[in-house]
Amino acid sequence: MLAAVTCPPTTIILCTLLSLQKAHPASMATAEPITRKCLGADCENEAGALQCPTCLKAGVQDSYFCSQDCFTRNWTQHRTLHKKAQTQSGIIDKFQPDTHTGSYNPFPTFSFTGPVRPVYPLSPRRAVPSSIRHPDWAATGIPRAEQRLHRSKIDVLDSKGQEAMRKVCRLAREVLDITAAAVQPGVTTDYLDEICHAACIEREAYPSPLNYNRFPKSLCTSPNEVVCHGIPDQRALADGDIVNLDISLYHGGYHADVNETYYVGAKATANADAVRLVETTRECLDMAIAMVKPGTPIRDFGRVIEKHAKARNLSVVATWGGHGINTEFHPPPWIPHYSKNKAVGVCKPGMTFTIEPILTLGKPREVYWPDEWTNATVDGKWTAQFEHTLLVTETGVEVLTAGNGNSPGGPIAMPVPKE
Ligand SMILES: *[C@@H]1O[C@H](CO)[C@@H](O)[C@H](O)[C@H]1NC(C)=O
Ligand SMILES: *[C@@H]1O[C@H](CO)[C@@H](O)[C@H](O)[C@H]1NC(C)=O
Ligand SMILES: *[C@@H]1O[C@H](CO)[C@@H](O)[C@H](O)[C@H]1NC(C)=O
Ligand SMILES: CC(=O)N[C@H]1CO[C@H](CO)[C@@H](O)[C@@H]1O
Repeated sequence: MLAAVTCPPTTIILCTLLSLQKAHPASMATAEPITRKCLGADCENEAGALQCPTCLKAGVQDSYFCSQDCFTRNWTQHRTLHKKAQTQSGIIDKFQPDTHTGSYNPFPTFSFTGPVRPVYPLSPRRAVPSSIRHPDWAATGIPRAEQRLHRSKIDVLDSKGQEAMRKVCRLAREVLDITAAAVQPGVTTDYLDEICHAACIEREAYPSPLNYNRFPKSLCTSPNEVVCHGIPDQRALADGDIVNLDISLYHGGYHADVNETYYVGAKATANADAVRLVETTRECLDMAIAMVKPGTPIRDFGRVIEKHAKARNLSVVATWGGHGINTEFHPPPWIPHYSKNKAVGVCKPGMTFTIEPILTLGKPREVYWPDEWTNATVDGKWTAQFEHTLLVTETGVEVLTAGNGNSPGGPIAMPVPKE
């Protein structure tokens, strides 16, 4: 129903790009109708509005092609230009808005730790109809009720509360799956935000991140070295990226929280480091979930997660942990993902909380961007995260945000080494 543009497989890159430009008339309006020659060798045609996404990412603004066919046929020869452009200009690092697209890096003097850059302007704030119940921060930007919470009391939900959690978590899974289905090279994270927002509204749910401590968007998108809380912007996903989508919904007075890391394109699934990182993180979450039952101390999850991460030469980010979730977004308990932690509390039937390990290929430390949200790894190495909302039952656990057989993503095998 909310399917993105349907393109035959070979036309995906240019087609999504074209559709994205169409979807943002504001930025199109600034582009004057210039006639450009197609970059295809031996091609005499005039080019339309289709640009090579790899060039765009590298800050090269003049790579127009007349058609997908011409682009594909000239790919081998054209790609040699990418190396040249990258060594000349590095990445998009221009303060001056680009004359064709109007996009710019808002923090030109900041020392980014890896190649990912913010690509502004952000799209205008998306509206939520007043008929949908809003959390308190929707108007003020400040989660007042959450700040007033007693920090150690862990709620136990009655059957009515559990039913409400089941419902909002099912909706969150639907929204995650719809948004994740749109992940592909050439798609901007802002476009994913648009899809997520519309899917929330359609389900009469408020997208919890929107205006939470003034977060400007309905979804967090965290690619590559971005640890978490990335703001959806005009950066197009590239073949070879990994990206975490973090979806939270407020519906019927309860919150759901789920996030998952996805591979973007075939280059990502062929990258052994990326696959080791993403699949180990997925396994860490699964191993911790398997321990959830009445009586399990909350401090035990971290030991199992860190042991598995270390066995794969990965480190665990200690700054964030899982948290309770119910009528509030982030109530107690706090759930660390590292070993030898001193978290208090024991699982009891009716508790709802998240487990959400973050692993990295390098140092488990972050720096944050001047946008006051985006945390990136200190060494620019990649990072991945998986999160589920869980209900402790009488005998074990119910994964309230579980995927189904049709959910995008899911585990893949390690790529076979070439040599
Ligand atoms: C580039 O595309 C044009 C038009 O489709 C084709 O005639 C030409 O042979 C291609 N050149 C190369 C180097 O592939
Ligand atoms: C996943 O969700 C949790 C809980 O809201 C959050 O703390 C974490 O930062 C999210 N991960 C990413 C990558 O945004
Ligand atoms: C573990 O990862 C570190 C950091 O990426 C690397 O320097 C080291 O060689 C790796 N060790 C093994 C045994 O693979
Ligand atoms: C450790 C660290 O840098 N954490 C930061 C992540 O980003 C948020 C929002 O900018 C900061 O408040 C944290 O300090």
